[in-house]
This record gives sequence, C-alpha cells and structure tokens, in this order.
Amino acid sequence: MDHEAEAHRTDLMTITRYVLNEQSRHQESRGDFTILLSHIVLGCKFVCSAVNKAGLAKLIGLAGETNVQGEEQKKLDVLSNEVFVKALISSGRTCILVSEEDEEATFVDPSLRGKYCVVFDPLDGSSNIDCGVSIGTIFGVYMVKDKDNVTLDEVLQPGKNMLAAGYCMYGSSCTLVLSTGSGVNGFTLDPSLGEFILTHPDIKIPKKGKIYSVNEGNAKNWDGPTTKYVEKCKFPKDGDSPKSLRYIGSMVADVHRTLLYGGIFLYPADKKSPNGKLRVLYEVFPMSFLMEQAGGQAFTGKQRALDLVPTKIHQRSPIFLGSYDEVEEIKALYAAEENTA
Ligand code: AFP
Repeated sequence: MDHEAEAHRTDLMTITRYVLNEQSRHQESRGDFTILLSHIVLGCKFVCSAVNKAGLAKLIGLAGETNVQGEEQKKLDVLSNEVFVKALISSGRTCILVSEEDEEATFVDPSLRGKYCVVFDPLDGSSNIDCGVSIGTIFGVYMVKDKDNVTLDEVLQPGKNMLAAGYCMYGSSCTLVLSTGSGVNGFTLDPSLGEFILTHPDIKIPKKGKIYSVNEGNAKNWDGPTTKYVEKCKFPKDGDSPKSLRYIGSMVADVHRTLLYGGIFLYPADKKSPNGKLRVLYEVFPMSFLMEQAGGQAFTGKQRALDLVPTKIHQRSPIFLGSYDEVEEIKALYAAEENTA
C-alpha cells in the first residue's frame, strides 16, 4: 500500500481550507475575502448543478418561454446571473457588481456594502449550452478604497489592480481555477462531498505549446500579424512540426486547456470587429491575470493586457494569451509591423 498516496487522499485540501490558510499569513486579514469566495463558490455549485440538470429540468430554452406547467422558464444564463448577484450581495462583502448579463453596474445598498467589487460573466459560452459542451463562469475581484464613497471608476481600473481572478468550468468535471495573486490553483468539485478539492496545485503553463486556438472562420478579415502567426502555426519554416488547432468556442474551456497543456488562445481584432469580441472586465482581465500568474503572458496587440485601462464596463479588446514564448512571437510580429508602418 502506498501510505503517502493514502495520506494524501485522506487529507483533503478544500478551497475554503486553502483560502483560510492563505488568510492566516496576513495578520491584518479579517476573513472578508474568505467569506466573499465562499459565496462565489456557492454560485458555482448552484450553476454546476443547474447545468448538469438542464436537459432534465427543461431549463434550456428562451427566457420568457413557458414550460408545460405554464410556468415561465428562465434561460440558464439568466438564472445563473440571478444566483450570482444574490449570492454576492448577501455576502455583505461587495459594493459594485458588473455582470455580462446586466447593462448597468449594480451598486449594492449601503446597508449591505463591503469593500470588494466583483466583475463576472455568470455563464460564458452560452451558445454551447444546448449541445452539452463545456461552459463556465469567469470572475475578477477589485478592492475599493472607501466603500461609503464608491463610483464606477472603482471597476474601470487596469486588470493588474485585480486582487483575485478565477473561473469555474462546467465540463466533464466541475473545476474551479483561482489566483489570489500568488500563483494559480485548481480545485475539482467532489459531488459526493459537495466540496471543491485542490487537485491542481500551483499550475504553471508550459513555456512553449503545440496548440493554437482561434476562430479561423474570421481569417479573411484578420490583420497582418495575426495572419502571419497562424500561417506559421500551420506551415512552420524552421523545421518545427505544425501546431494542432483546437477551438471549442467557450473561452473558459479553451483557456483551461491552454493553461494545462500550453499553447495560445487568440481572439484578435478583425476588419468587422476592430476591438475583437471578448469583454475586457470579465473575460480578458481575469484570464490574463491567471495566465501571468501561471507564468504565461497576455497581450492585446498593442500592450500588456493587464495594463489596459477600460473606459466602459462592457468594453471589448483583442486578446492573445497563453505560453510565454508563443505570446512573445505575436508581440514580435506586431512590433515588426509597427516598424514598417
Ligand atoms: P457566447 O456566450 O455567445 O457563446 O460567446 C462565447 C464567447 O464570449 C467566448 O466564451 C468564446 O471564446 C467566444 O465568445 C467565441 O466566439 P466565436 O463564436 O465568435 O468564435
């Protein structure tokens, strides 16, 4: 019997235990972040369960449709948003919420206010729901200076000011990946315990990768550097093997694979969408934060993604993120183009 492995199996590091351990390293900490995170985790567990039951419970459908009982059905993304908004407000630790589902930011009632702002996409990849492909929740956390005097500027901050970021992927297993600014850790939901257990400690993205991930259907409208990079992935001139293409169309799933196996995920600008498609606050920033924390890079085509200062809550940006060396290549192609302009 492998006693060491056995000891490991019986000494479970849950996400709450992990964050409490982290908290104990900061004497000034009063446990507010642990409480906030436990509410985010609750939202993830609820959405995971709803996603798993979606077909059975007839949760899939258009918002506003009625089911056979004549009750109004809620589309999964609408339901997920409601669950997260309520969980975050009831934590008593938030003051501003920005959700992909809501046009305006939510300012929490002063009586329930705490010091954190949470930006999130409650159910990213929702066009994949109906065919059972992996989808996820993405979130980022900022801290305000004065919770009694908050303005929208508190969330219009560069991503490098985030305190924590993460995502939860609802796939063949439910995996929550989190960074509080000192590395990246992955936790998998054990459905029998109802607990997220540390299964991927200290994730580091491989420095180079053999996979590229992009919607090639947009290729005819790409700019020069993106076209050159993808051409090189397919027809390398330096004797390397061509890279494999993997594209799910769910950012959480594509980024999760990139984080674990290495490679690059790109959603570039194109002639039709000069700002790309993905949203800065709750897609680009949290994923860029995680990539950097895991040793990779994230670039917008112009600058380090985490240096971008958003001016609108639902702003979009092109994004190239993944293994350090792959993003380095993209940066060199953009720099070369600028020099010839
Ligand atoms: P949906 O939520 O509409 O499915 O969009 C998903 C997403 O925001 C992101 O998760 C994907 O990476 C990206 O869009 C896919 O976009 P394309 O369908 O244009 O490739």
